[in-house]
Amino acid sequence: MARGKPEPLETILHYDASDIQVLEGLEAVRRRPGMYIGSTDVRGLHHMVYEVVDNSVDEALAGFADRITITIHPDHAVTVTDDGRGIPVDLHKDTNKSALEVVMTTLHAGGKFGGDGYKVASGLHGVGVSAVNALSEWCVVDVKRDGVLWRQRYERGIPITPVEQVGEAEGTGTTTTFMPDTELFETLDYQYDTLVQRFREMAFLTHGLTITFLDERGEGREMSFHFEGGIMSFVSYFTRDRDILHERPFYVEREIEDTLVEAALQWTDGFEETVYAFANNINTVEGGTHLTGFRSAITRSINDYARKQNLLKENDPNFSGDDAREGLMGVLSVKLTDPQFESQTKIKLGNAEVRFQVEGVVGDALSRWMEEYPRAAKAIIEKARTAARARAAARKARDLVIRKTALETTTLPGKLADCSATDSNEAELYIVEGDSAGGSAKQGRDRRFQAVLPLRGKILNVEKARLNRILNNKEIRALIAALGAGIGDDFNTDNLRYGRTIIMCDADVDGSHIRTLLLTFFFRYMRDLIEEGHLYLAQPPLYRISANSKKQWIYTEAEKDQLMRDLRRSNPSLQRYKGLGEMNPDQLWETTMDPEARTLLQVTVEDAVEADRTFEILMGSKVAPRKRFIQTHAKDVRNLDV
Ligand code: 0RA
Repeated sequence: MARGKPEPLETILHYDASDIQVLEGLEAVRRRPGMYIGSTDVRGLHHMVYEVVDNSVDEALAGFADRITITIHPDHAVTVTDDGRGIPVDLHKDTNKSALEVVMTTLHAGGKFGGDGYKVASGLHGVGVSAVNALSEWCVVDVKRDGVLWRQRYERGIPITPVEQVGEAEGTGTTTTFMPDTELFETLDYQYDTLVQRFREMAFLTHGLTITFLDERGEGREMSFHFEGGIMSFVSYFTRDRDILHERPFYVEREIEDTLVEAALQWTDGFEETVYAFANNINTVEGGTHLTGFRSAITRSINDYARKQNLLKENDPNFSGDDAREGLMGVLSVKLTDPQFESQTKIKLGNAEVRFQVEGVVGDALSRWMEEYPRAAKAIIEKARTAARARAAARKARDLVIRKTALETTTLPGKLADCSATDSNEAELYIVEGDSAGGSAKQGRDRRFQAVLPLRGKILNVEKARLNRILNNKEIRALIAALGAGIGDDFNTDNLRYGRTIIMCDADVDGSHIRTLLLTFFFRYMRDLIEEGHLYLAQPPLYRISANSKKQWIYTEAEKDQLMRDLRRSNPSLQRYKGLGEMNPDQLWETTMDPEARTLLQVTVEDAVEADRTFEILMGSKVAPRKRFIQTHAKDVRNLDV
């Protein structure tokens, strides 16, 4: 909306104080989109979709809708349809406006019209659909209620039609179509896979709900989710390629003092604990009170049962929480009326009462479940016992490393060519595959701020090994020492010696294998390095093309094909670079290390669920799923570990 320009009379019929408020509200959203949807890049774009879908999911949670369909149209407009009660259209007393118009144009109007039936508000961001409306070039809402089809249209959040009857309707429901404003968004390229994952998660979290996703762009794609078993299906989906200790997941659902607690658990023979905790369908990545209650319930039930069955002897210490949860895959979902999140972005639940509610519900049910399934209970306890032994051994090995490091204090690994910068923010560490490439990198680098650590051969396959074995591996120890920030629970990015850690591998199969190994290691044992954005992949060139006495570096297959076509008449010569070692130090600098010229890919853990699965499939001990994965993804194998 252009400021200072009066709106034509037709668009705003009764211009009064509430309209001024509305216009000011819309303007605030459009001036600072980031404050409402996080950003205007692809994440913010997805956020727009989630915000609208969340409203329909709320209607499903309240028990009034069981189908939601999301469509991305070829022109990049998005439609979200549900079969709920339909947003009310009746006139609002104070403003004399339709409730629909108020919901669509007033910030934070979301839950006001609900009354009792509309308890759970998942909109974490709570910005409501009015922010989506304000950030859309246009938006249309259709409501089916009482046999009538109602419609209102908006442009950049401003109503341009009244709420009017446009036809008759069967059934009830709400359909919202919006076109994100290209004046504000950097991109309209929704990522199919990201949306699919979120919709799958939403369907898991609301059992009985069917979510259909239609992507009408290009050749068109469609995906539909319906999980009768809710989060129990989520757990089975997650463990489907793993060796499990008991056939059926443990499951409980109970309402206690207005809080709905739902949990599903399954132990595998792996070493990781993977627990996803949700509060009102929001993935609380930083946990919170619900997760605390959940964890203590598990530790307590397992120790109680082991004592009662004499599986822990009088002199044995209790299992620690980590031992009790080794190999556990679990999903915890709580729904509560008044969720308190500790911060806007880092999502953590703060309601104190929830801790005891979850601990009670999960603890009681799990104890009863173990009585009922003693074989499962015994397998879990044996697993905890092995974990406790391994952890004791790991502690010894780690103490040894720490003591050694303490003794040697300043001794960095001999193979490390350090840089002279002392400010870690400026400093970079290149991890280079192989000694010969390492040599080129050492000569080619800018030694003021670039350090080089060559790694020989394939480092340990970390997925198969426990921490104690990993710590005994020479290459890994050099890496830990060079970074200087510890490992595992002790890892602390405050102590990092380099602001950037850059993995530089050959552009071939071995290189990609080593890259995956390194990423697995970082993902498992230095996850904050990834989450805080310190880890990068170098992009060495694949080819060099010479034509007309000019030479050019080429980094992708597509680029090569294009250039070879363009240069057809000039008799170009093409040289393939398979290994970093084939480049001399100057070339390595010019193509891959010079900050002015290089491309670095930042490694992100966009979705820990999927990343974890990929690592597991690639590196885990089960061979069959790994084969299947590699076969179906063989074409994009270069990208799979990013
Ligand atoms: C409040 C009250 C009622 C419906 C809704 C909200 C509602 C909102 C959305 C947003 C997307 N889909 C929706 N479906 C329903 C109905 C109150 C009543 O009928 O008594």
